[in-house]
Amino acid sequence: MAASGEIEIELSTLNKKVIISRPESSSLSVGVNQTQKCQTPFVFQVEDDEMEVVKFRARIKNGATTWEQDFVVPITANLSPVQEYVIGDGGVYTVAKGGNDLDTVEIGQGNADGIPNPGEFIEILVKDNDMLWRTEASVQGPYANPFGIHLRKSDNWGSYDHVGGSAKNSTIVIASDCPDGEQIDLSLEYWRPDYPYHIIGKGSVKLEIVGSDQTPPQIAWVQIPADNLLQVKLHDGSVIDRVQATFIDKDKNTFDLTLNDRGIDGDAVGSDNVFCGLVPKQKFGFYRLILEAEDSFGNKVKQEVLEKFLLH
Ligand SMILES: [Ca+2]
Ligand SMILES: [Ca+2]
Ligand SMILES: [Ca+2]
Repeated sequence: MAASGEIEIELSTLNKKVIISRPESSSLSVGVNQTQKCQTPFVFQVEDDEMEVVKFRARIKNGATTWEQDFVVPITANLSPVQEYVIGDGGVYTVAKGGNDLDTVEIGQGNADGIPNPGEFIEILVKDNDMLWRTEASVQGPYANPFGIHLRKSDNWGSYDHVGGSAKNSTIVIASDCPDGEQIDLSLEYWRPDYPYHIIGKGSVKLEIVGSDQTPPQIAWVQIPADNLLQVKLHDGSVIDRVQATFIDKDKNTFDLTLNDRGIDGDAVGSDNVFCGLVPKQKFGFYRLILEAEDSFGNKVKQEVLEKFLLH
């Protein structure tokens, strides 16, 4: 395939609250699998503080060919910095829950020093009215949530508002290759009660990341869906190097199995952090399972899975 030649692009949107003051641009020739910046920026203004996303249509002209492509751009209003907050990186905190309740739980995974380090799983807790509130975070850039990780939980407010709304809270994984001193900008949202409604608090936080990855992989889920196929989903800020399973039968006999994420031996998709292995034929019965996983920095986790698994 040859390079494209010059490309002309014109942006439009049906959104009346978005004004595109510079809708036209062009790019130099683009080669196969190449990325090319436009020669001049597109400029638009959003006249609605609440807007979270804008849908655009690009009309693209390349020689005699013209086509249209729709895409969306997430919008973050200029938020004021959060005055007081805590970084949950493995410590235990008492946080607001369910609208009018409290919960004392471990938040995040890491060394629990309250400083964001590469490889940690962190959650920002905003201090407001003398309480800590879990937050939903938006973040962009290469050093947050690598490998397409998206960790978000719901805090159901049903017993408070009787409507069944749920606040969301996000865990952010710091990429293990995040350089020392790198800054990561977060936009935060959290719910506070105002019976029978809720108030949405918003703000921004700038994190400075220091240190190196000392956090082992986290096990997201484990299943044996059929025919002795063990599947384990893990998360880590780096590549996970090794995952091993140890099965234990009721007579305490054990055997090991090495799992892979290379798209072979029962692993359907390579490099998706679902590690799989086919367990050879066993005596029919329930087995305990201990998993061991190691990231590319040598951080290891070894833990027993709570449930037992049927093998045959
Ligand atoms: Ca830390
Ligand atoms: Ca790690
Ligand atoms: Ca896989």
